[in-house]
Amino acid sequence: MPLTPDQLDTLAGLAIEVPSWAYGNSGTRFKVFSTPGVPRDPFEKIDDAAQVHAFTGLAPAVSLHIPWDQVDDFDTLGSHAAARGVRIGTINSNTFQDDIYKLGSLCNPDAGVRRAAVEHHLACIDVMRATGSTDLKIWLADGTNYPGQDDLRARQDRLSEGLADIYAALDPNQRLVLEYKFFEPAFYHTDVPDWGTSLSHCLALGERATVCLDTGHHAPGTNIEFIVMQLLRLGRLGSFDFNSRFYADDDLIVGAADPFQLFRILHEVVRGGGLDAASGVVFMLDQCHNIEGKIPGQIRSVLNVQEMLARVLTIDEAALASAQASGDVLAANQVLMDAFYTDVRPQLAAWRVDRGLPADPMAAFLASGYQEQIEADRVGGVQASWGA
Ligand code: AFD
Ligand code: MN
Repeated sequence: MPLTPDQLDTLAGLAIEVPSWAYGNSGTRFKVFSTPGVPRDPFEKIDDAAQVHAFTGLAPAVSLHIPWDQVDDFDTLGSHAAARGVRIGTINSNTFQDDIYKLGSLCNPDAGVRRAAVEHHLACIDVMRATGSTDLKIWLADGTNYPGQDDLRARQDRLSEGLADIYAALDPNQRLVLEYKFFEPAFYHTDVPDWGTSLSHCLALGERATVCLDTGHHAPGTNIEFIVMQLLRLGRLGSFDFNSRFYADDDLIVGAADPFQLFRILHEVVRGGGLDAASGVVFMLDQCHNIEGKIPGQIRSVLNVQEMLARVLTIDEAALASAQASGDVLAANQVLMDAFYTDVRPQLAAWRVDRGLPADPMAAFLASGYQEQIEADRVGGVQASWGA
């Protein structure tokens, strides 16, 4: 069933935040491969991110990572972004790479280290004020490597205190988004391992504390769409970090590993009102492109989200509700599968042209010469990397 004009209007509202770190070099603990043309500073990262939006119309915001994206003047960086048709989105803190955080940050047994971690987040809030960002995203690598290393409950109490200090510093228009991850880099336990822990801290903090759901942060086989439904039902889904995983937190192109899972997740987003502007749900990518082209990898990612969302919008919801109400198991499943198998690409291509965008954004970018130009221009300097 083709998309209706109303459904296309819904699709037109899709806005995806791309991560600044996706344009830098990244890799695994075995090797970080370099790529010609990689940005050397946040300004060049913004230039590359703006290409994704220019060719797809899907990526108007760029999330920053502090201190990776630290600059002397964030007003200048914000103006640079605006001049390229994008804006600064979420500010991601980083309390996982400074040596003082070896035993944790907000959960560290040392009060001085905990204070330093709070101060880092207060500095991130200053960056938010300078860039107009409204979301402070906190992912903590905090955890322990051995049983007995630390008091699990005391760590939760420390975490609660640190988060409260940070939350109290937020301006009324700002939110705290607390991201969970069931493992890594700590081996024995992680202090924010699951959506329940993140949610419990958010509920204790207040209504402007919400959960970030990174699709790569769950044990294999987890029903992620159930978590999406539940957090939307509770009004506490702040943002997604979309990516794909095969064996760990791989940060691969979203939809590449399991397009059907992305379809099911987006179905719960639509059913739960997550597409409505009032929902406040931010659709971020959190990806690293280790061996694939950086800008093409991001273009592929945002197109995957658009395509799966388009398929979701073709679901015959009336027929689905009727089959569900009557307990017709196979009919209900068939309604969903019919939508999932709907090839929306020809209609999306035509729709892009109607909106002044290239029918095939990937082909258009590859033919644009931009990549060749940055490889020729960006000689010297130090290529950006996630610094592991
Ligand atoms: C790492 C973490 C987490 C976080 C991201 C940006 O696993 O996903 O969102 O870095 O800080 O991927
Ligand atoms: Mn993430």
